[in-house]
Amino acid sequence: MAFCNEDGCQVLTTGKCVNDLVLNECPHYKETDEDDLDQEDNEATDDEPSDDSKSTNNLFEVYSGKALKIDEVNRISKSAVTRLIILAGMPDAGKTTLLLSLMHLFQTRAEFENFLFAGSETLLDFEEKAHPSKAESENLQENTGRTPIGPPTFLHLAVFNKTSQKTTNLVFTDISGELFNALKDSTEQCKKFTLAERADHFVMLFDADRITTLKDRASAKTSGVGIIKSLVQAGTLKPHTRIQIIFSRWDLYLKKGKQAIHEEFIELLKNDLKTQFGDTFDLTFVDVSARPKKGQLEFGYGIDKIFPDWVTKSILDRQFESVDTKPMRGNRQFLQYEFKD
Ligand SMILES: Nc1nc2c(ncn2[C@@H]2O[C@H](COP(=O)(O)OP(=O)(O)OP(=O)(O)O)[C@@H](O)[C@H]2O)c(=O)[nH]1
Ligand SMILES: [Mg+2]
Repeated sequence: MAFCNEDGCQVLTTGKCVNDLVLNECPHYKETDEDDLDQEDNEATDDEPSDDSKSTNNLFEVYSGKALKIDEVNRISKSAVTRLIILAGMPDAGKTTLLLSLMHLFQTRAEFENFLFAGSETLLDFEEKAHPSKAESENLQENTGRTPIGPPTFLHLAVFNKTSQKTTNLVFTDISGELFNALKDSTEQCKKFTLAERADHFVMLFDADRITTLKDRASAKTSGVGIIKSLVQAGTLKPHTRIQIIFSRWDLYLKKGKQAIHEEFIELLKNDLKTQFGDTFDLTFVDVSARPKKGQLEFGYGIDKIFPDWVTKSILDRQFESVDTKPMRGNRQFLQYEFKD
C-alpha cells in the first residue's frame, strides 16, 4: 500500500510528486505494506532519530522559530528542493540586514518578483533580529545587531514560484563577519569551511561605504577578494557555485562626493574579480541598499535583481559542466558540508 504524508500532494491519484522528486527519493512517500510500516516505526536509522517528535500522519511538527543549526537544515534539504545561499563579507558589510529586508519585502507585499511567501521555520529569529530596527524598539537609529561569533546558523524562507508553480526552500547562512575575517588569511581555515562546497550561491558583500573611503578602500578590496581567493585555493569554493558580488549599503556611497574617483576604483575592482574568477565562475555584480537611510533609494534597493536567481538557479544546473562535482548529483544532505573546528 502506498501513502504520502506531504501536505497537498496528489501523488496517489496523479502519480506526480508535489515537490517534483523521484518517488523513491521522496521522504514523504512510502510504498510498503502495513507490517513494514509497524516495523519502521520501531526502527531507528542513522539519519532519523526515532523520537516522538518525528512527523507522522497525525502529528504536526512544531518549530522553535529560532535560527537553524546544520542538522536542522539537513532535515529541510532532505524533504524538499532546497537552495543554500552563503552570505559572506567582513563585519558590518550588511549581510544580516539583507536577509531581514528580504523577509520584510515578503511580509509587506502580496508578492515579490512573481514569488509568494510559502513559509519560514525561522520567523522568530527574523523578528528578533529585526526588532532593533523597528519603531517599537525606540532606538533612534535603525540598526541591526552584530551576528555573534560561533558556528554558522541558518535562516529559512520558502517561496512559491508563480511561473513554474513550484515551491523552493531557501536556506541562508547568518555568519559573523569575524569568521570571514579569519578565512581571508588562511587557506587552512578555508579548507574547513566545507559548507561552501554545497552552496548554490556564494554572495560576497563589499561595503560600498568602505570601498569609497580613501583610507579604507584598499583594505576593503583586499579583504573581499582575499576571502574568495582563499576559498578557491582551498578547493571549498568550486565552479558549480555561482558567485554574486554585492556592493552593499549603496545609499552611503551615493551620498559621497568625488563619485568619478570612486567609480573608477569600483571598475578596477570588478575587472580584477573578472580576471581572477570570471573564466571559471558564473560571476555577477549588483548594487544593493537593503535598508537605505531616507533619501533617493527605495527600501530593499537591488534585491529584486538578485533574488530570482537565488530561487531558480541551482548547483544541479551545472553538474554536467564539471567532472569532479558528479558525486553531488542528487545529494541533498548538507550535514557532511559543515564548518569543521
Ligand atoms: N545606510 C545603510 N545602512 C545599512 C544598510 N544595510 C545595513 N546597514 C547598517 O549597517 C550595519 C551593519 O549591518 P549588518 O547587517 O549587521 O552587517 P553584518 O554584515 O551582518 O555584520 P556582522 O554580523 O558583524 O558580520 C547595521 O547598523 C545596519 O543597520 C543599508 O543599505 N544602508
Ligand atoms: Mg550579521
